Amino acid sequence: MKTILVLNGPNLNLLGQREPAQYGSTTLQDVEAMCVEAGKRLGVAVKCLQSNHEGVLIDAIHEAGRGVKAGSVLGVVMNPGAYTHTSIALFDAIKGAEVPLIEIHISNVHARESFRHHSYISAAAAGIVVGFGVDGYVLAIEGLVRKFHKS
Ligand code: CA2
Repeated sequence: MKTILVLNGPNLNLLGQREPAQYGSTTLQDVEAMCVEAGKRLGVAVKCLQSNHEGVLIDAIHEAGRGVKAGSVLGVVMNPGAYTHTSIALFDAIKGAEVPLIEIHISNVHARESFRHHSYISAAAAGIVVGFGVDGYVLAIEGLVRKFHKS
């Protein structure tokens, strides 16, 4: 069974505890449980990781890329948090690892401040899910499976 890595970036550990108007009241733990359930339904294993550190996220993308080459990993679903708007290093990591990656944002970043309108990640992503709340994680997993899983 192939594995999907669900990666969450900085501050997403606060999900459900702050700013419920923007991000809802579901906790990260709940989101990760939803992702594991979606994986069971779709016949893939789901591994989850959250980090507030860019280098940890980069290392996880590199490892996922090695897994894709070895045939054990299908790809990555990632909410890069605010690194979306700043991180050329994450763009380079995704490109370099050649890993299929779906970018997900809980909020509709295009309806928010202009500094959230540009993503460094999107040009390296295989697909983007934006503005569906935490359901977006499940949609992104489904999208990754539909696009890349050969059964
Ligand atoms: O909408 C999204 O998913 C974002 O990726 C969330 C990021 C933000 O910087 C992006 O522009 C859009 C922020 C993640 C911080 O998450 C929090 C959750 C609850 C309370 C405080 C922060």
